[in-house]
This record gives sequence, C-alpha cells and structure tokens, in this order.
Amino acid sequence: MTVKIFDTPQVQDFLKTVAGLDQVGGSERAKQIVHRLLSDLYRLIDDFDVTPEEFWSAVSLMNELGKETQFGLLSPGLGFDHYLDMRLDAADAEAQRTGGTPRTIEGPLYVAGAPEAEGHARMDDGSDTASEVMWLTGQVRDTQGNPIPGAQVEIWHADAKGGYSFFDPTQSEYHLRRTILADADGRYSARSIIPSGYGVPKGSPTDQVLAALGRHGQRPAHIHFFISAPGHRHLTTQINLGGDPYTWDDFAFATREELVVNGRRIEDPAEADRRGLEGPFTEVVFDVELVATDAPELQIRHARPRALEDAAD
Ligand code: MBD
Ligand code: FE
Repeated sequence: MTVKIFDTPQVQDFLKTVAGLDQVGGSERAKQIVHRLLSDLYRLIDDFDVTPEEFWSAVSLMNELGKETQFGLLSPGLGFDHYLDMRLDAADAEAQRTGGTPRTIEGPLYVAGAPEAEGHARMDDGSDTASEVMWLTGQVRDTQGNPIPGAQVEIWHADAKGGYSFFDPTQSEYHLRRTILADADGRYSARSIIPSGYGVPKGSPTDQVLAALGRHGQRPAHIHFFISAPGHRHLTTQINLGGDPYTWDDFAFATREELVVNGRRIEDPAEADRRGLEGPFTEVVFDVELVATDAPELQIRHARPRALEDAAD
C-alpha cells in the first residue's frame, strides 16, 4: 500500500477541523501546536506507510509508559531535556549572558522538601556500610570570584544500586537528598556515599523504545544540584564522577566537560579524623559560579510538576 493522501484538500481540511481551527473557544496556542503536531504525524504515516498494527502498538506503548509514569524517563532518553538546555544556552548566548557554571538537565527524580542544614549535612542514613564514603564539598562564588554566603545548595543522588529515595520505597525518607545553606565563606560540605550509575529498568516501556533504537539506558554515576542565591541566576546542574564507563555515553545526554569531576581517594587517617570519619574516603570537590541577575524570574527554578513540590514551600 503506497497511497499518498496527505496533500489532498480533504486531509488538509480534516486537520483544521481536528485541531479546532474552525472553533472560537479553546486556546489559540494549543490549536496551532496541535495542528502542526498532527500534520507532522499524519505526513509521517503517509511517508512511512505506517500500518494499523504499527500505529496501535505505538498507542499501546504510550499507555504502558503512562501506567509506569515513564514519560519523564523517556524524555531525557529521546534528548528533549538536553534540547531544552541547548535552547536556553543559545538564548543566554544571544542575550550575552555568559559565564558561570554550565547548566544540565534536572531529570525526573527530584523530590521537593528535603531537610535543610547550614554549612554541612550528612545525606545518607548510615544503612549502607559497604559503600565508599563520599565527602562532597565546594564553594559558591559569583563570576568575579566573590563567595556567596548563604547560597542554597540542594543536592540529590542515587544510592549504590542506582536507586533514588521516594521512587525506591526501600530507602528511608529523603535519603541522599539535602538542602545546604552555604556558610559565611560560600562553602558547603556533605558526607554521603558514592552513588552508582543509573539504569533504565530492564524490559520497561522506556527500555523497549531504547532497544528498538539499538541504544542502552545507562547513566554514569552523577550528583544533581539546584543552586540559588538572591541576585543570582538559579542553576540546575549535575556533576558526573570521572572514570565511569558511561561518562561520555549517557543515555540522558547530560554530560558536559566542565561538569566531570574526579573524586580523590584520601587514605590519610588525620584527614579522615578532621572530618569525623573512621577510614579512607573519596573527596569530590565541586565549586560553583553563579551569574548575577536582577530578573526575579531567573533567580528561581522554572515551574514544572515535581514530586511533593507543594509540600516544600
Ligand atoms: C536519572 O537519575 C536521571 O538523572 C535522569 C536524567 C534520568 C534517569 C535517571
Ligand atoms: Fe539522576
């Protein structure tokens, strides 16, 4: 079957009707976007001769994605999250807003309302005694190099199995999630455990899409950050721990050169003692530069549905 009907007046008129272009109610933007989206998909069906079997298997896959709340997981896998970052970067470049630590994607696993601490926090609950202790620290500065006291540093990361608390019901509440207010010198520190990389659940609908593309669903070991301070641009970013086989092969496309950090193994008992630790540990240093801005809307994270967001404020 190689019919080509997309360009006929019947199909073009039909698309206008379906998108509500002949109706007075509704949203003009929704109509324009849906009209364009459906036009692109209808054309694709014609061009690729998509069969009813193929179409309905795609519908079924989307039902499965929704049932398992995996659209937010497929999204970075299909590069949408990174594409939105590329657009923000381009808009910044055009407005000559340059400098500062680069952004990278938030991902789908943030949970609002993590416990707050001043200067330092312990992030793990002590249940994992086998994992390497991570001492995560850094300074928040402006682009002139001045420290930003009181900067808010929100951190979240996976456990040794690559799971995130809240989404992984076996972990304690807010495990490996903290908000730390930087000290008078703009410094923050956290005691935690070295995270493992993340893997899309095997056989899940997201995994099925990736498998059809010949791709894997692995992320390197990484740590998420929201960093903000009054008068400065809110920053959403992550660091990747260097030396991970997936550092440059992240299914979510979040790696940026400036954000790869190599941990430093410290075995000196005096250094451990200074931090209240009993043995060797790995120190991960991440200094952050925030860009100054007067625009209030740039000082906060953009709105997006997030787990427990309303409980936070
Ligand atoms: C993650 O931990 C993550 O950060 C992203 C972007 C996707 C899946 C799991
Ligand atoms: Fe993550």
